[in-house]
Amino acid sequence: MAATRKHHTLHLRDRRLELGRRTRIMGVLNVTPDSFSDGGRYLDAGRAEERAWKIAEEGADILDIGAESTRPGSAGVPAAEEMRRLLPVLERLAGTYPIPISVDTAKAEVARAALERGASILNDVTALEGDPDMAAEAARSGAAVILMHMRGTPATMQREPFSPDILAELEAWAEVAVARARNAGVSSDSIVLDPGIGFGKSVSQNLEILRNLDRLARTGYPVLVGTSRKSFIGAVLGDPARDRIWGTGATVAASAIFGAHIVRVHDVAPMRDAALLADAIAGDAPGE
Ligand code: HH2
Repeated sequence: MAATRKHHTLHLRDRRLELGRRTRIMGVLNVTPDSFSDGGRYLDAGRAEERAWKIAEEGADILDIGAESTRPGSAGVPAAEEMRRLLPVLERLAGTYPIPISVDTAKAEVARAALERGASILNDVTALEGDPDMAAEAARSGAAVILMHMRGTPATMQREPFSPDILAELEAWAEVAVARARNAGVSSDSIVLDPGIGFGKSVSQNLEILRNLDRLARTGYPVLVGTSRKSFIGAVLGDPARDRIWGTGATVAASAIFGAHIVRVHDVAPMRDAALLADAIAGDAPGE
């Protein structure tokens, strides 16, 4: 059942991004040695810059750069190391890169340095809870913020017990997360919610979240979904080592039809096609 997506104008500093007509594609670039799917490939700033341009050429609407892996079991890195990986890439892109840049960080210090170098979206997997200064940083800068749901921390999140009612938990969480952002002065036009696929959820809960995205969308905020290459896809396919690109395509199409405004993916060109077809089937007019 296709959800009728609400239209939003997302405010990101000096830019605006229309959401709800065409599913927006966020292309992932991890400048880490250990990300679960592209770790080690783009640690060199030149290689990362090349990849960033390819992501834009393939039709992404947003670039998301991460310099700290959040894969299950990971312990995190200090801010100095995150900035050492991230800032040279941002400096290479500054001024010429054509699409908005999001930074996947939970640290205010890293966020501030990234904003000074042109980033306009803060993608915080702790929903502004990980660092007490993060919310103020977001409010001060006027950047858009992605508030993601996670149970526990990356080090502990895949340990049971999982939530007895993940949909109810997400609804209650969204209210608290939005209030935290709003109380710090973040504009309601700059907030995106993300159910955090794979962050402390069972395989069946990830699927349940996808088919009930409208429950999160009913909070009135745009919804971002990140399923790309995640392990629940391997679990459904019955083969953890299998290439997950086609499985990701199915999740992207389903996310678009069930109401996601933005999908976060590693494989931009094929996922853009999948999303465009899903939008056409759902009856959303193509275009901006
Ligand atoms: N997933 C990952 C990282 N950041 N941010 C949002 N908003 N939503 C997500 O689902 C999400 C995210 C994990 O994927 P990846 O970046 O490929 O891996 P790693 O964390 O190992 O770098």
